[in-house]
Amino acid sequence: MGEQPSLRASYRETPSEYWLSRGEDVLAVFEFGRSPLESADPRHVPVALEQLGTPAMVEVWQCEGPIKTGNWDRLRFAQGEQLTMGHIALDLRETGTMRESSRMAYDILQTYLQQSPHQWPLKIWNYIPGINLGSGDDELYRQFCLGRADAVLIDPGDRPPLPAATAIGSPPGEHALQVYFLAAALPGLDVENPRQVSAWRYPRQYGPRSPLFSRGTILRLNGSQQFLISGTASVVGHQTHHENQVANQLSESLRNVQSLLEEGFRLTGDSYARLDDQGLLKVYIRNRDDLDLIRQTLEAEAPAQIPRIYLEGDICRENLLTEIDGIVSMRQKKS
Ligand code: 3EB
Repeated sequence: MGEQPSLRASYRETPSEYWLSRGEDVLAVFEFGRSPLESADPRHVPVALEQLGTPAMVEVWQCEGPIKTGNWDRLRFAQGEQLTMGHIALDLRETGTMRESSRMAYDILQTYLQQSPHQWPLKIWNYIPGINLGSGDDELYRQFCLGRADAVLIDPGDRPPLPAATAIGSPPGEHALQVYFLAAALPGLDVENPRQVSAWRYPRQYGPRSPLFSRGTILRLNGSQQFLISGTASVVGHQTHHENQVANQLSESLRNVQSLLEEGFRLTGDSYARLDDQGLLKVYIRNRDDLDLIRQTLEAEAPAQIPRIYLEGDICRENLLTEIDGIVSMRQKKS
């Protein structure tokens, strides 16, 4: 046990062209501040969110090759020995309403996965232009959730495996709804957070259809385990805490992640994860003026040097100012 992680995810200063020219083990290269409609290669995933702070980084996913790439309907994919990355960018000017577009993205994603050797999505990232536009049930995030629930062929009451997820707002002028994922041949181990109501059980006040995701999943492959952490905000129970207080929201988000990782240890019985150098962390920030305060708060509360980047993005509730997600390796705990 304790082998190399199956997915090696890192932030790098070397530009995307370098990684894309290295065929053997590169599954994906995420480039920030670029329209998803401008993907140059199936492994190239431009993300509309701007990176805040310097130096400019790309996110690189590496795994065991050979890596096969292709297109399937409007989805582009890269398939390694044991893991697949796929991404979809739908031009909202062509695909209709947010609900219709979300449904279409998830229909494509599911029909792709059904015929793939790696059928199980472990984590799905959703970047939604103008996520908070519209009021009440017309809000684009709620409409996105409706479309996702229209497409997803499961009854959360049955407690099927659900992927972890992140849903963040991209700039309102961006035309693409973007969905990308990591999938494997077996489902991940779902982890819910004891401090939070499961998202699929959120009460009606948050929208007509609940978001469908687990708080985290554990990927188990080749004797190593990795924790895929969903977008985690200052939500306790189902309520937003620390309205208008970005530093306190970040602290609460970190407590939520800590509690999630402890629950992962409880479920596996022998493996634990922490925010250390064996992982990476994304910090989403609604207002770029909060960058310095967020950075100081994170440095004070997560002193281990976890590689991190800061991205400008809106959070799915108007009163949330920041959110974090990440991928961390689990270690065997000696008893
Ligand atoms: C929350 O706790 C914050 O709709 O896929 C986090 C992660 C959030 C994923 C999603 C939403 C989603 O409810 C929002």
